[in-house]
Amino acid sequence: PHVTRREDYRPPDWLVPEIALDFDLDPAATRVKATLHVIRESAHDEPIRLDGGGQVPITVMVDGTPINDWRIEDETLVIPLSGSAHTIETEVEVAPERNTQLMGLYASGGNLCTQCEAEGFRRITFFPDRPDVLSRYKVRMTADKARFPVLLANGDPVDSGTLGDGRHWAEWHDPFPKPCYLFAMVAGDLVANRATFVTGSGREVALGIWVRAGDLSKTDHALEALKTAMAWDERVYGREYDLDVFNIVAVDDFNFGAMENKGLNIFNSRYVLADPDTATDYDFDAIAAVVAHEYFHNWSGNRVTCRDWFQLSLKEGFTVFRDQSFSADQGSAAVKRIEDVRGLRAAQFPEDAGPLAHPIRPDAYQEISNFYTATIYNKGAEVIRMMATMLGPKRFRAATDLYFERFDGTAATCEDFVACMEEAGGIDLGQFRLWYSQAGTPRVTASIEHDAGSGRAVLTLSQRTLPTPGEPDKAPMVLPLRLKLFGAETAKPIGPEQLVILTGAEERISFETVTQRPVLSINRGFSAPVIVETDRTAADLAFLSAHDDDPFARYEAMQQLMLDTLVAGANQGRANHQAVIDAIVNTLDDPQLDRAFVAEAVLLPSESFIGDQMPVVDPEAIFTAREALRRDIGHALDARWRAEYDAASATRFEYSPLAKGLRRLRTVALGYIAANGGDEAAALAFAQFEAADNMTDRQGALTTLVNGASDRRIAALDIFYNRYSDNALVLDKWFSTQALSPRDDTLATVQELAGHRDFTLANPNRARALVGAFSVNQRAFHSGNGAGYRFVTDQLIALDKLNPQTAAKLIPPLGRWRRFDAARGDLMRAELERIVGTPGLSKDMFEQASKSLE
Ligand code: B3K
Ligand code: ZN
Repeated sequence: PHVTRREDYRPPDWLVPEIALDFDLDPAATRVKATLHVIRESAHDEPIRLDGGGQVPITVMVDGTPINDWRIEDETLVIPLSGSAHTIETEVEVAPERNTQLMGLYASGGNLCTQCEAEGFRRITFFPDRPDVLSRYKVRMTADKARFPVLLANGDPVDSGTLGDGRHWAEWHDPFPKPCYLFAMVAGDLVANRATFVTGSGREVALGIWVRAGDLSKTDHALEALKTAMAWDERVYGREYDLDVFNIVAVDDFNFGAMENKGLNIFNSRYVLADPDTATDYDFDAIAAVVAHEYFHNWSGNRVTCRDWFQLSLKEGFTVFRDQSFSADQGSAAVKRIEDVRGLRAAQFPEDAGPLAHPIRPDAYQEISNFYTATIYNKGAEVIRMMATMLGPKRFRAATDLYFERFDGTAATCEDFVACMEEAGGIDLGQFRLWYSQAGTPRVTASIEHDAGSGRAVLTLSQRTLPTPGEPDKAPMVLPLRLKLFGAETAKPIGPEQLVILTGAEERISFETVTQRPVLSINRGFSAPVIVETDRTAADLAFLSAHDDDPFARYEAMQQLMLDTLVAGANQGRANHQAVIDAIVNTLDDPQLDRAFVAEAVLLPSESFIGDQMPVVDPEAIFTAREALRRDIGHALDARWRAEYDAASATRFEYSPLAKGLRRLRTVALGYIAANGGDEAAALAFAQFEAADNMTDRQGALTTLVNGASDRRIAALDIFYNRYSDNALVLDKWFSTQALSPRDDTLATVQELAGHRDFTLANPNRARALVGAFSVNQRAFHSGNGAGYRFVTDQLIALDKLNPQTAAKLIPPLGRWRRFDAARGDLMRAELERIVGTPGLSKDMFEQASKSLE
């Protein structure tokens, strides 16, 4: 397979300052004429190489004259050119309705749309498809007026008209030079929810959220989020919007969450459409976060783009950090941090510990689509966060100002960003740069020795990072650790919080006049993305869960206490549950805590996170231990859960941080009531299911039923299905709720659902809702003597033929074979080998599956 390496980067031989595109649109056969103004960059004799996606040019012209001395090499159109500036015209034909990969120009729900990042533009026209070639775009679209009344592209609309034959046309110009991965156009039967945003300098921007007519009522939340995000970026980063128009289009078939095309974001409809009846609070929050994320890319990604795809985290890590900060400012910052860290631990830590581990700036890839990972995105965001922590808010803002100013209109590198942090922050980030080149999650060990007589306490910190593929030896990293000591007797802090920057393999820190036993609170706010191991006892953890003044650390102490209990239970078949139960009571009783935080704090760690703590994952033992703890918590605190449940019952739906917190705690309480068992709990869940005036409560109740033994789950699933059978996004929930159930029969259920008339692999959301959800259901996926692995593999091989990018994203659960017992490991490996041996396999799947076997 062909490997692209970071060290091989060379600047482009030819630039394309201007491009004009002319689309004659038709779902079966679209004609694309491209006119490129190209200029030779420096003295060289190279021909121009234009990437293609398998098309054959119908015509090629240079400076207005048809030529014949072009050739196709490996899908690339090679044209010899003699001068230093030329005009190249090509014409190709593409078939959007047959484009199942959903890259390039494709059809979705009768509309036509594009997705170009990372390398989809070459499937539309011949072009140097690399992010360091920036062009000004003029786009003309012609289409049937009745079928495609709306024609959108990047930038501003400049002209439009009607033709005699029922067709019409529109022309859009984007004044900002951009790489081709940010190109977009849409043709469809759409309506817009419109608003005007006035920027800080008084510019009026016409906003539009474009959807099918029937979905218009579900767009207010996204539109509000957009306005809030635009104002936030002005206030927090000093970044103003730069065009007269900003459009968002929702499409049902989309490989990813959304795409930040200049002035024309295209979204997976699941990150646009919401109303209380069909979307959960989680969906509402995710929509605001993704709308903000894509909007923020206008500066971090579009105005300053990436030199090459190895720099992907330059825009993605930074933009995730920006959207996380935005969301934290909209509600409870503590709960947001908890959710982000939980996500990091669920997706990124396993990636960093497995066969696909890579640094946030990788060195090589076969297929760049495989590198849109939790590492590039979420660990990338943590790396930015660490720099922000070390610089402090003022210097961090000065550094981002410098970065935007210095690199505006250019294609930059991660190094450029770090250099700005160094320069404006006045610090040396030499060793810190290891975060960009070294993979793996550092493990920090912390222990405290206290001498009551002298009043001296010595904290010993050490770090090590385990080997990852291709990197046997790891150097010590720079770890900014926020820490504080608490007095075991007074339950008050001993001194202020410190930011300790651990740079060596081992360091000691002394504290004087410590007269009582100190309890360590470390990595507060999760200031470094590391695994912390301490010798703190269950009593210490319970103490911190009650007294720590950093909410994240408080949550973390509780999680650690639960985790220790659950791992002991999984290893020994039994464990003492009392400390956890007491800590939960303390948390429920604390009047200072908001209910959203309480709901997070009393929730048990996931089965897979428990597995991550064990040398060999035993899915059944983990499930049994977790159920036992859940049952005991439910039983011991039954009256408490019922009281919380009643207290949290709101009268009418409202989307506010307070109301969200109450709904969350209510469903958590329902889960514990149900864990205590009994048909009466199922009746309570069913009553909630029927009475709910919002999807959060309805899905919460449905999940409780679908995870339980009562036959009421069947009735609930039927009611849910019939009520929402015409809503694809809600049907996805119907599929995924069943695929995530811990019940014994989940494998059989999922196999049957794969044959359901509403199941299709052609829609990525649906494929992920069934196959993706099942493969992260630890107990079910690993059940059935390999039948779970076989089912997923069959689906992935079928999906690969339609949509390699989406199929390859679902490989990692199979790649975790080293973490399981030999019998399971062998079965998982056999399926990976079956994938690698499949004739006609995509390079996306080949890279993921073959690396997973190494
Ligand atoms: N930049 C897009 C990613 C598209 C990935 C396609 N393989 C979404 C985002 O991160 O905002
Ligand atoms: Zn992004």
